[in-house]
Amino acid sequence: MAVEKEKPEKEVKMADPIKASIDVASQEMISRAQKLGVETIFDRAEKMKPCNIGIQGICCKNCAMGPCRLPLPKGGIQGEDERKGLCGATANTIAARNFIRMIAGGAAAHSDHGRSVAEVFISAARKETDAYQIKDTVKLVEVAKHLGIATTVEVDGEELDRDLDEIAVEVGEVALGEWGKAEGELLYLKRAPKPRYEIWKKQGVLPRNIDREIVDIMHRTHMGVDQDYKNLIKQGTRCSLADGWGGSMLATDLQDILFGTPSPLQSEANLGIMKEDHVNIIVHGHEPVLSELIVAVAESQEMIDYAKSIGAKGIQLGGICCTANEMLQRHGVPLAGTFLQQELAIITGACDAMVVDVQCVMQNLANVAKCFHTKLITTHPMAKMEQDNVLHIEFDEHHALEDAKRIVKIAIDNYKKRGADVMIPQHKAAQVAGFGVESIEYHLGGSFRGSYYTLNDNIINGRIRGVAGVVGCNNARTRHNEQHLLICKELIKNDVLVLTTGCTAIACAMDGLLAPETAAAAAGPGLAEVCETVGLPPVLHLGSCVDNSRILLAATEVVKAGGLGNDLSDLPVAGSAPEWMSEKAISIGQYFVTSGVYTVFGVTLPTSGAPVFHDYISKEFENIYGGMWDVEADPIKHAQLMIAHIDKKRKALGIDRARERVLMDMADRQALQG
Ligand code: NFS
Repeated sequence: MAVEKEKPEKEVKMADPIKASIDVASQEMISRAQKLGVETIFDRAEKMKPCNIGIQGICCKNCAMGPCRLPLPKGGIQGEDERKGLCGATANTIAARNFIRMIAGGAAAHSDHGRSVAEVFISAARKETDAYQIKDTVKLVEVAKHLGIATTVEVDGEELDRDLDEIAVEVGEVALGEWGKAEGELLYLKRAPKPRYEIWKKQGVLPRNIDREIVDIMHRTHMGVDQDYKNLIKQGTRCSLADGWGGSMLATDLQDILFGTPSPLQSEANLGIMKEDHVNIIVHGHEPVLSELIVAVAESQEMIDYAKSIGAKGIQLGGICCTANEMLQRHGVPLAGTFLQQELAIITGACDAMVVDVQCVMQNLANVAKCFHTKLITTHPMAKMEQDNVLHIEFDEHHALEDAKRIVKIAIDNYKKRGADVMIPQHKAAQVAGFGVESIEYHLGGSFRGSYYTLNDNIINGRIRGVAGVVGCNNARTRHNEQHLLICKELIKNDVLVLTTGCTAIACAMDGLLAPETAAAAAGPGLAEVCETVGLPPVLHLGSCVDNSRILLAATEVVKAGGLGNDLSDLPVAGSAPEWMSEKAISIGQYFVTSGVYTVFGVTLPTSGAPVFHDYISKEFENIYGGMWDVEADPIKHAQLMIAHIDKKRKALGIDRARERVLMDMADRQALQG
């Protein structure tokens, strides 16, 4: 009889908490998860490495003859690149197809979010629901003008203001039309500086409607259609513009009108915002339509009293991902954490309910929730989970208030079921968030003389070297939050004002970079001086990822204020996504770049296996759009690339010499305050 050899026990790879995250609260929770035997994304990242071919963008799986994998030959390409798929598709075609499919995915996610908001907006405007009302009528009138809707009416030769309810209905209808109108081009494109619009027109990339550009990509990248990488990425541009200057911008505007335009407020960030003696409810995802009501219900006396009646001291809300940013910027709801902290919030043992909607929600949440008492509640018809411990309460604007009440009540009832083993990491930081085009203007000049001139002046005189938009995700292939923070710190140290959104904004909040005191402690002398004078932090939180549209519009205001060129590509600005991972980030990168912004991605780009295509978007694009892609994983080099571009633009504008004066005298200070 054969003796069975004993197999050596397989070593289970686990993450090293210190190497996995720069954040102490997260380190503590990763260790706790490992002790409790609960697996997290950090451990999975150790167990599974990414596919080396896929990561380079050179695996085609668009038909069943493949997947065709086209690795770079050892020693690089010598002479002609002979790599081909079965149909003959080259590496450049494959990488371009994959790249623009990512853009389609990202634009679809942002824009469909915008569509959901537009639908709720119309219901509210038509008064079909009493859960929502129009909050910001000033912005309503402003947006109406951009959509070509009359805001006044002539009565007996007199020009009178039009009824706001009427305007609201029309805004909703015209906005919704942007997704599928049969003719014309997107209305918001004309909000860009004129020279930028003309570049898009000349290149033939003006989006027709939002949905069409996404469908176009899916058709064009089907087997055997578009085979020219330049033509493929041209459609990628058109689709990304339909996101940035279309779906995302409409999402931001309609949310501001419906829920209120954000203005700076104080709050806190990190898992330490959860409270042991409170009912903790975490909202997670992206669309704020239901979470808005959860906040209202959780703050109602009725629910607070109910929570007290079962022995809790109150209700603590917290947010993860961009729903968090939405609730923060309008209501001051503290941030519980970034994308990579969603499992960790449950591992505290103190999360009584996690309410998720769409995007960036990990499938493993249900497995983690199973190990604790947490009620995991899905709310979107598009995003369900199969596990039986997950509750689905589907959002509908017509009974949204009842849904919100039901959810909050479930969380309160669940508080009693908490196990004894609760561990909330005692780490959090203070922050000021809620900036936007309007509030930056106000901060810079006060309510009566708000304008971007002050910002432009300080860029021209060199106190502010330039402006950077640092945005995007966490990626489990890099140390959590480290790249975000090192890049932002390097930028502000060099007098670059940072505008941030998404998970970068959350990372900055957790580290205290969004506190005004940070200016004196970490910013260069010029930037610190300006920030301290006007009371701004050196890193400004502009909201969620759809709110990158705020960055586009803020940059447009800078162009309009004068003295820094005529187009977005003339400005001393740069973009960055240090720890990106989602398709949405690729769409954002593409519309930043084609709006004229030099944009650097961290981690890696799925173009490295197709050098000709990569060179086209990282070099040739500068000649076409004035902006181009770059990739740099080292955070300091990454920031220095951005600074070098900013300096290049300063030189072209003839304002490079102003920075030679670093020290400020009394006259300078007075000029700054005047
Ligand atoms: Ni943006 Fe916001 Fe975060 Fe990345 Fe996900 S939450 S939409 S995609 S992970 S920044």
